[in-house]
Amino acid sequence: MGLVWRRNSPTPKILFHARFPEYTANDVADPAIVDLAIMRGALTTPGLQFNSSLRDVLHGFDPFLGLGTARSADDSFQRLTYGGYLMRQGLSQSVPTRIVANRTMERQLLFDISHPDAFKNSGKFHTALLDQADFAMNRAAFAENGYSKGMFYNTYCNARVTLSDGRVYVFGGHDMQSDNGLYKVNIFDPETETWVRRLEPCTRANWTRDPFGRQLFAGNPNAPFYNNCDPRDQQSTQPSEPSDQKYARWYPSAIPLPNDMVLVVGGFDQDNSVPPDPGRVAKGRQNISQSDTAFTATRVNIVVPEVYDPKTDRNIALENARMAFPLYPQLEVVQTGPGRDDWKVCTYDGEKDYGDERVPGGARFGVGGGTPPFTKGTTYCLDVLGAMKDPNRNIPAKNHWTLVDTASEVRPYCCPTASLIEIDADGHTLSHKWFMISGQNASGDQTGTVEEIEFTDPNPRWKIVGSILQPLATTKAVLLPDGKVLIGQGVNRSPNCNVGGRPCTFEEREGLHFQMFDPATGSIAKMAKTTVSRGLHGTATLLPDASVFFAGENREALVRPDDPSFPLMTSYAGLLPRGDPDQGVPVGQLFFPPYLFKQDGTRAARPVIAKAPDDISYRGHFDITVAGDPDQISSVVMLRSDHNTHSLTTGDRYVKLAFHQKGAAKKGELRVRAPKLPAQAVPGIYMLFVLDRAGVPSLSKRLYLQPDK
Ligand SMILES: [Cu+2]
Repeated sequence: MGLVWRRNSPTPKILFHARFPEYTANDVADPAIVDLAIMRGALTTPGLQFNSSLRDVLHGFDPFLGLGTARSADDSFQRLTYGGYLMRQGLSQSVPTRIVANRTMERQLLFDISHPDAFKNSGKFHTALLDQADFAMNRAAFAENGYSKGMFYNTYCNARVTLSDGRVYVFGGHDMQSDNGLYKVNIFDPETETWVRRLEPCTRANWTRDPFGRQLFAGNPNAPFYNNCDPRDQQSTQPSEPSDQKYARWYPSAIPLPNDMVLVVGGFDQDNSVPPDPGRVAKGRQNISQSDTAFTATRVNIVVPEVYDPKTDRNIALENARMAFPLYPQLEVVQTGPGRDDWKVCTYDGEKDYGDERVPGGARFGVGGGTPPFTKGTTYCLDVLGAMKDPNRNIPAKNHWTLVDTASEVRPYCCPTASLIEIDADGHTLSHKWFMISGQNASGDQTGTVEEIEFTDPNPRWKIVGSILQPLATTKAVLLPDGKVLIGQGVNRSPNCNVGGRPCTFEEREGLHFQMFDPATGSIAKMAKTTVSRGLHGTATLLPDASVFFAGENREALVRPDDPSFPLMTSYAGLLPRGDPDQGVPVGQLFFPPYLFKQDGTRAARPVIAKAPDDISYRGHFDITVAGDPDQISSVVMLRSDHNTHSLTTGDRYVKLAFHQKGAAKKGELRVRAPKLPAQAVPGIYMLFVLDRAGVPSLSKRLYLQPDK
């Protein structure tokens, strides 16, 4: 999820993408089967979870295969729209939900956080206890934003950035809900709250016209797919168009650039001319051992970066700057000299001396959290403009990358970052710190290690500055207006999880305690705890009122293992009883950081920005007015909050600005030095905060930093 801003709105909304953004739950999971599952108690009774292969053998149902009641063919959704490939990772099972009203809703949503119902709740703290009435309480704050708004693709596990035009650019995702890459660049326009029209795949168009293939199968019970629409023909699921990327990508990373373009790197792709594993007949049951082995074996690592230009809606492939990355590599824009164009994009865990360019080999490339053998904790930086201007841009090479340093730990597909920059009264960068929060040791075990690199050093070096309180995978990190980093959620269910030589406690494994990391000192403080576990697909974002919103995770993973409703569940990892995954419902939580409170627990009085400009430009200054005593203001910051997915945040930045009181009259006027260079703060929308001497932040004011002309 991430914030989206309309041009004339002071507050953002949140755009969520769930798995199958272009379908409803009832398209994906046969409602008759889900209801049958409820009748049989599978969705309501402990021990009958359908989140396992047992669902087919033991209970005789599978939400993805019909019983001929609502569908004309057993596996029509899988076969007609997604090529018959295995519905990947088991996570698709988080789609059919016991919340009935949710089943007809599109799985991509726009959440209006200013709506009066947005955060209404009945005070329940266990997801298993939430019911239809709880769901209804917030329903009016959510608008469906999938197929009905022009989204035709499965953009789940995408790379996403917001540019200065306020539009949201989404790169890659899933093709056919397999691990196959997506070529598409999808664009969300916040003004119309619709998606820029791309070509509609025939698979999706046919599903609209003839859901479940009822007409198709009435005419021909053995039809393998809609007429002239074989999903395994690339043009059926991804009809080519000029805005496509040159390479299809699944789990790429993207970052907004100082020149208002986007760099996209990494991601994997597979060859969908290779069919699903045999073992499934047209109207039979899914072979539960099916794993599409041959298809998976075609997996390649996309090594060519692409630069997307929003003015032309085209991509520029940098064949001359190849680099292999694990899934979702971390990225950071770094100023490297005094000039406007002196910047690079620094990366993590990339490797250019890895051998062949496109090598098939499945797990070798770190699928599903595995560590590719080339991953070493390297930070290579790419001279993007140099590579773009290179006359040999189309000739395969591994140029334009500089190795800056190698950190102590590797961080493939795992770890959040934090980016903080401070600018002095002359517009120079005083410090630019980039943090890697948590990591993996040589044995592949999760750690809590925090490493920092200071890019203003003449020779920037990674150094270990601390450790979070317990080793957590996919924990979330959110930059706060006081320059601290809130760390929350993430899980560690490894048998090796330990803290200081003792096994992790339940709460440590489930990442229930939030933590506050102070980049200035390296210290970590334990915060309040939550009741909801969130792993890989959980997400978090700072809100304009300086609170933090946590949401997401696979629905079936949202019931914590010790859920009081279900004490007798089968164990996971042999360690703890497990909650019933069928009870999970999508749920968000708000965290109110300590800076919002006084010592006695009552709310702190907040400084107030009475007046601030809507737009600012690079260089020069801007004036703001605060209410009350201006001597109380200790800092002025701009915060950029973009997409957060799989714990990865690219493009988020804390920008601390120099200021002084204007005139001697103490009228509350502050003169603030604007960023000088676009690599200090990329153009676009920020939240402007002032903080008082106690560290209490104001409500934010939306601030637009104009692109550098
Ligand atoms: Cu994912």
